[in-house]
Amino acid sequence: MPKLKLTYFAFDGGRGEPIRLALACGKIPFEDHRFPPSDWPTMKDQTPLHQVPVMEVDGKVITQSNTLLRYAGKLAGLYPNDPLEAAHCDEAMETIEDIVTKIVPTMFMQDEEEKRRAREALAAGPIPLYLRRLETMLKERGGKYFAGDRLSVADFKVFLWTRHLQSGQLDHIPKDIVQRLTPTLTEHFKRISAVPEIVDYYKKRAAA
Ligand SMILES: N[C@@H](CCC(=O)N[C@@H](CS)C(=O)NCC(=O)O)C(=O)O
Repeated sequence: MPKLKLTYFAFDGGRGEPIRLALACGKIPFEDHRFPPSDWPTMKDQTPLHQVPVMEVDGKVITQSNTLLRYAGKLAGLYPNDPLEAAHCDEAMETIEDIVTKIVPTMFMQDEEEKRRAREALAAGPIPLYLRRLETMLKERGGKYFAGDRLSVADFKVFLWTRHLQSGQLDHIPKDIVQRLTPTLTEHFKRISAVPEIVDYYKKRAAA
């Protein structure tokens, strides 16, 4: 097994979290290098694209969160072998990446009014569009998992996004938007939250 070191911000979310979750659930040993946002200005230039997450594999750096998530999924047995199921897994992962890329800029808006307008626009258009597309994907694939009728890293990535939407951390985006619009996705959120390895992981995180 290669020596893995994952570097990402010290919070249990964002683009790094699905990778941590996949490695932890697959019992793949890795160094979980978490750093406080205050360290970022001095670290930024030392990363290849001035972004995180990055993973060192035997000392060599790999970038791009979905690449790292697929890699973690393959190591952990959480990425499909079948080409079509792999495409289903990738589609869900890239769909989350698309919508997250639209939401992230609002997190850095200093002007409250500008943030409110941007978030209300997202809640009126793009977020429902993406939620409904995910709901359709899920239904077409049997209603329980996003790929191959079994747990995969796509489920982790979708679960973490729907958890964020429901968390109340995103002012001006109604917390019940997932529940109101997408019942099958809401069930998916509950199903993945109850996966024993995930329950165990967050118990350990809470105690850390
Ligand atoms: N396409 C990249 C995007 C990475 C990205 O934007 N990372 C954010 C954190 S989630 C970041 O590094 N932000 C700090 C900055 O850009 O200064 C990926 O998927 O890994």
